[in-house]
Amino acid sequence: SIILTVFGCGSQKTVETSAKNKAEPADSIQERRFKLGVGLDEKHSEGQGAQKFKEIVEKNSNGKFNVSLYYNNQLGDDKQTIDNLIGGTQELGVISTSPLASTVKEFGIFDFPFVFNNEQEAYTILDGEVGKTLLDKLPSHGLIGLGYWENGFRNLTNSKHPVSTLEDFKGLKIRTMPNKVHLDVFSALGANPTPMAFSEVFTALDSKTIDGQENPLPTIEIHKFNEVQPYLSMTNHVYTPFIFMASKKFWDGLSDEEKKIIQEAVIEAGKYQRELNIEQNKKSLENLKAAGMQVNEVSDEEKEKIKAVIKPVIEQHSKEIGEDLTQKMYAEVEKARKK
Ligand code: KDG
Repeated sequence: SIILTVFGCGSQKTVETSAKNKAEPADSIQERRFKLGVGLDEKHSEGQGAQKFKEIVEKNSNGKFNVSLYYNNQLGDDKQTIDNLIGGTQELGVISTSPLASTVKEFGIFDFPFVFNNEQEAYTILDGEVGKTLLDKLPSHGLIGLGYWENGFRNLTNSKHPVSTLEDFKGLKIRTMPNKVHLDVFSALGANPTPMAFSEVFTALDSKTIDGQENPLPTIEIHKFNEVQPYLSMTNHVYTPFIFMASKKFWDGLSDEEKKIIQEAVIEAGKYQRELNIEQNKKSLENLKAAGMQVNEVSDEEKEKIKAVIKPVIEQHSKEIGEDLTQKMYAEVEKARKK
């Protein structure tokens, strides 16, 4: 507000004019430029969600914020993004939660296969207490977790043969994300897993250094893995969340009003991104079939065999991560199913 001193009629009085945003100090939203990096393409729901975030943030800051978007791991792969955020050289980033489990082991619970039956169940857990408990573990590592977006249910592709039984996994060289649970699961299935950054996957598939990889359908389509992978098996073996994070170094320098604008935009753009991802997932299946990929389902009977083989792996990881947390996740899933 502006204080005016008014002189007149021999008396002097102070009048307060009503300026806009009376409650806020004028400098509570500063001019800022910051970078948001995502791993996937601009066409993918992740890239589209990032654009939506930029629009919302720039509008709600009255043009004071300027967000530069970087797609396709231009600022670095998921692991590099974590380091960039911790170091403060990158302000914002969206990555899969899986590589984050090397920094905060509890994120490994989202790498357990066959936990969620559908996206809605995943949202209940991610946006509920379990998801929040995990976000709260990030600040002590120099990271701020602002919310979960959707990568989605992962399916297996390869260049050797259709994978429809447990036996079919044997000996396949599969790229996994750098994550202990994924590595142990694929080893237990008899495959030969190799951790690799996403940006190297296409070339490794093309040169046959690896036989296969696993990712949600929109990624398989948009990143053209179908051009080098004839077989797609609808394993739907795990749901991977994306996590939207900020550098704590950056975050701590923001006013409450600025934090609020960014936080709310992550949630709003996240709703859009999740819906779009579900749509892209449906369309991608049709498109991949039309493009000539040979697609097969995996029967419930075979899935039960797969689950039995990986059960000890999951039990071991539950112990390492903390059984209280894993039990809580399973209990919340059960509750969500009963609703
Ligand atoms: O931004 C996310 C991507 O970098 C990556 O996480 C995609 O699922 C992915 C993978 O297989 O690496």
